[in-house]
Amino acid sequence: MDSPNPNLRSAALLVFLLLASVANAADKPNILIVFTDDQGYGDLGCYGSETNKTPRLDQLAAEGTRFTSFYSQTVCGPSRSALLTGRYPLRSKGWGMPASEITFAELIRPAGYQTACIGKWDVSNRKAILDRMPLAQGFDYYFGTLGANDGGNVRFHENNEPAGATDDMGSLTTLYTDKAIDFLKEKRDPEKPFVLYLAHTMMHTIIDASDRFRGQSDGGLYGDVVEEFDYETGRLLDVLDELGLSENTLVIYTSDNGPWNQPKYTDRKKGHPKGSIFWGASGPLRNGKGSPYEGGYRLPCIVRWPGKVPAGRVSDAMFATIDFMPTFANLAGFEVPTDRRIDGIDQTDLLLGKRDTGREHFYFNNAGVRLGNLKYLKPDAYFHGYAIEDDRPKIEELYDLESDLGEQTNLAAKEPEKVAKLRALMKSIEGSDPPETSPIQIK
Ligand SMILES: [Ca+2]
Repeated sequence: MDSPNPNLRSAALLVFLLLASVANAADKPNILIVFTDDQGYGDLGCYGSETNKTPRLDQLAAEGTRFTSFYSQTVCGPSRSALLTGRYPLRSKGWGMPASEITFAELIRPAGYQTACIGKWDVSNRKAILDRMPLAQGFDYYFGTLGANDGGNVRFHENNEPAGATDDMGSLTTLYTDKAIDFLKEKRDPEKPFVLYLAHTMMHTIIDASDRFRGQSDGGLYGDVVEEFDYETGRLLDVLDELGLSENTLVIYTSDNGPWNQPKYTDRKKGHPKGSIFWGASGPLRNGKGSPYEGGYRLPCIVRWPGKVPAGRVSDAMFATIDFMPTFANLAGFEVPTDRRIDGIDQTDLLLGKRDTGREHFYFNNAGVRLGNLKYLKPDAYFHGYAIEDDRPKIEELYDLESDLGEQTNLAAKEPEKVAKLRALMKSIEGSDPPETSPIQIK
């Protein structure tokens, strides 16, 4: 028998490889990250708010898993660099994130994904520095604002080009949602799985809602903004349904940092109509944005993936934005960088309900560490200005978060051995980059 024509054999191999890659791509989930700004732990109905009505996020929680020990970071830029790189801000550098940092978008694209970022970027020092903007950091498409909206005005970029400006803060939640829907309907490559990272500007002050929502909630203007965000998130989820994408999309909803709820800040801030309640709620947690107490870092997080992530589950396992990159690596089939220290861990089994436990520890930037239920803060723990508690003595603090979620009873004087153990763990995490693949394990 004659051997097959080599050209035919190569063509057959090519077809086989193409089919294999299509089948493989079909197994990989789409990933939608909805990231709000300055929204607190206690701002949603499903996290205990009695003023804000959030039926769509409550429904998302019923359809997925709601995490109650989830950590972002305590301020905007550091939170974004941590999420994008899987590395604590002391390594990924927050607002000043260098071009040399490797984002999950850069890694997931060669694994076959199309990647889009819409909204607040905030890791290029709020400037148009091309090699630190989304297109150079792994995203195929970008629309949004490079910085915050503290002045009540934002300027947009589409990809690398300026794309207008607005001082209508009440239009932003709808605008970004429209852009996300436009990506799904018009720009998405149906042959590829996608990552859509949607980082809203709301509820970052200066807040506002559109005419349709302003004055409608029981929570003042802040409540109006939360309820508009809930509605718009629901509109986006409806489009996933409409396009037949919901079943194979991992939806992640969380916030970048705690609420700006400190009187030192709220009494001073201008630019809001009188008589409104502007500020988010930390619920049972101490302090808010900028603080290393739980109110600064611990945020709502809901994850939905129908038939994969258990529905209606509430998990108190420790989980954090830095874990997204290693988890995406597992789900999408790429390797995390080995030339630098990655602080996140693969949480796939936690998400899929195959394991109940999460992280062993979490580091609070230049402030302290949590190990199990114990949390340590050093005497000179860093607080951003508005979050400083003037009567806080400069001593070590130790809290048992299981019995004292509000961090009221300092156990440090009673538990010197535990303090020493957590202090050593903190220092090991703060070690130089890259000294080792993970912090030392302290039992
Ligand atoms: Ca923020």
